[in-house]
Amino acid sequence: MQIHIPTITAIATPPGRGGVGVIRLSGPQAFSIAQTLTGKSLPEPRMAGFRQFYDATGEVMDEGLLLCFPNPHSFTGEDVVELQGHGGPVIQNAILGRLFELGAKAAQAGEFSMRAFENGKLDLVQAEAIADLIDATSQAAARSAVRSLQGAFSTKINTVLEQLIHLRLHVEAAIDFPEEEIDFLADGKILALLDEVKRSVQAVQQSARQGQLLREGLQVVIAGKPNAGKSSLLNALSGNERAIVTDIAGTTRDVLHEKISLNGLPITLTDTAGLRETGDVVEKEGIRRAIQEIEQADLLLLVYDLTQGDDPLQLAQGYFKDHLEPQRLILIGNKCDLLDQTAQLNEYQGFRHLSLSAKQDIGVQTLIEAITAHAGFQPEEDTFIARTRHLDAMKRTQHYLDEAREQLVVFNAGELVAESLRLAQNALGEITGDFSADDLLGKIFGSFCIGK
Ligand SMILES: Nc1nc2c(ncn2[C@@H]2O[C@H](COP(=O)(O)OP(=O)(O)OP(=O)(O)O)[C@@H](O)[C@H]2O)c(=O)[nH]1
Ligand SMILES: [Mg+2]
Repeated sequence: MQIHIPTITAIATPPGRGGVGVIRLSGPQAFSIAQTLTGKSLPEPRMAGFRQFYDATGEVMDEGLLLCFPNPHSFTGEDVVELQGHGGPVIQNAILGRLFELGAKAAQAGEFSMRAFENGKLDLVQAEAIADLIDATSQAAARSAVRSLQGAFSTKINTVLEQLIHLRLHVEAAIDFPEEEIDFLADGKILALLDEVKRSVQAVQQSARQGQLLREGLQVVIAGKPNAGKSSLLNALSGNERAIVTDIAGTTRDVLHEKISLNGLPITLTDTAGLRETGDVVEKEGIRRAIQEIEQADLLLLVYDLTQGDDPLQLAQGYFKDHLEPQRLILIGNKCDLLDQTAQLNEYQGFRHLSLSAKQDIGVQTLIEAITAHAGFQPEEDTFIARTRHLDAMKRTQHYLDEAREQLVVFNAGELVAESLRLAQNALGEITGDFSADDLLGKIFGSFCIGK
């Protein structure tokens, strides 16, 4: 018995009004539904045909172009029809309603991409790259998403997977011929192969980290006492007067986010309410929110006023307590112009310290460089887009490879080496979807928009 696969449909163009609106149909009934909708035979594959779209009573709802893509040469790998009518919500929903009457089902978020994945048209990395390309907010991010879509990232992963499979074959052979096992495991060949795989994973990890930064950016939070110049610093870094600056302590009360790009690195810059004891209810809430932001930051900029004689580390200790890590914090002594100082980047008790003037734009460029250096951001020509999920899978791969190495070197335990390598391969295979649990797939495709 054949399993019934529903034919799905959705509006593929963004909501709203436009000259053209595209509705997509995919599945075994796509062609027959399109034929009934237009009352006419379908155009040749991949050729546009002009058609009227009729409702159930035979009245024309809209007219436009119709394209057919017979399986397997379509986006989803199934029979696909594209209806290019007019782009208005009322007319598009009317056509969609008619398609439902004719037996199509509403597509879930990401369902077209999911089918493309299931039919082997795309791997997971490529499906995610489509979402990233659509959501790209910079040229660099769009370019690297296209690179992932074209398979640059998948090829790297597949090359490592092949190395890993080759290694597993050697280990399995050693186990299958127990009389030779000891020699086989000990002759150094397997260890050399293992170390080679580790190096390859590391190299991909490094490029993927750049791709992830490009996609997800860095969360930078500015915090400090009232009037220290936090909002002035946000304005100086973003190059516009986004935040209100006054000499009244307690000017900023809400959390303010500004998306900027520093040397190509996307950054969400957050300005917060000055931290102090206060009876003011509004300010208190602002401070509570500020602390929330501080806890989630990738990088904290603690701003203090150089003329006030505060010890920045003491301030930081008071504010961040459990979150005081040198690698997450830069101490910023602001208003160096008032002391007639120039900008200076140095170290203060193991923490990076920079004196600058936000108002006079002294040392702001040094800060920008410190931030991009902090992120380790050095995009190369062949950077591809990557996600936290990918880095996570590579981290687990490395963990299992380390485990395998220990079992080999310390215990000479063939079976255990084999098991760790199997787990390493599964972890790495999750990236392209070679090996994926259903709930992972649901989570990935569910985050896509409808019609994709
Ligand atoms: N001379 C000098 N004044 C500065 C500098 N940076 C900020 N100021 C002044 O300090 C005052 C406070 O600046 P803001 O940027 O509003 O300070 P804030 O930390 O955001 O203050 P709150 O929002 O109240 O917490 C304003 O009068 C600014 O003009 C600087 O580098 N040099
Ligand atoms: Mg402010």
